[in-house]
Amino acid sequence: MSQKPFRLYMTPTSPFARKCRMVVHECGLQERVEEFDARVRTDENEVLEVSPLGKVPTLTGPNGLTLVDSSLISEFLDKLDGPPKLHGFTDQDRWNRAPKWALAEGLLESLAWRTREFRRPENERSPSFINYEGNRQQRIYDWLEASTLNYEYRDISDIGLVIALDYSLYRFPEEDWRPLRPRLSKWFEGEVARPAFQATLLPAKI
Ligand SMILES: N[C@@H](CCC(=O)N[C@@H](CS)C(=O)NCC(=O)O)C(=O)O
Repeated sequence: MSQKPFRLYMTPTSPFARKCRMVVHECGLQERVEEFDARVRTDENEVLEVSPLGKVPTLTGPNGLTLVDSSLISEFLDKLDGPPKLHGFTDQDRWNRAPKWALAEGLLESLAWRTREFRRPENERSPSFINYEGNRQQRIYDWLEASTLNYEYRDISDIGLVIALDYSLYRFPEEDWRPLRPRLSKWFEGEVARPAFQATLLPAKI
């Protein structure tokens, strides 16, 4: 039984959970947050004991705390101790970064939906849905390549973005976005080298 006050329900392949796991590492909270590998989408799903949604990430903690949704949990963890490292900016700065944040979130959702579609039996899949989401992803990669990604400091949108880009390579390796986007690739390489990314690598595929 873990003595850590917070429990983060996750799965090793969930990119949404990975966002929170990276925040744990970026903020040095490893001794306070237990990672719990939940059996989502099964009758044994442990998340259902604390939330009817049954999704990861879910965070539980003292005084009956139960938080659902990766963005909310990330902000909560970042603000747990002292000044936030990944959310503590002026409103103006936040609005300036909003497009990147929105694209990181949208890309992650699109990749997750498309991945799920491929898990259906072949005769239940929608080729037009798969194609539509694939086009959305290509548009986002192009926009990111053309945009300025270098800000004075990092924030939660950088974490969301590196996770989404990595998840794309993990699930759709045949659609590698890197060869046509050298600027984005260079930014990605810098983020991948960070300890929080390396501590939460996606497992080898079986
Ligand atoms: N918007 C949510 C998405 C979370 C989500 O879709 N999690 C997936 C895993 S990547 C899940 O738990 N799926 C299980 C299910 O749908 O029952 C967030 O940001 O936390």
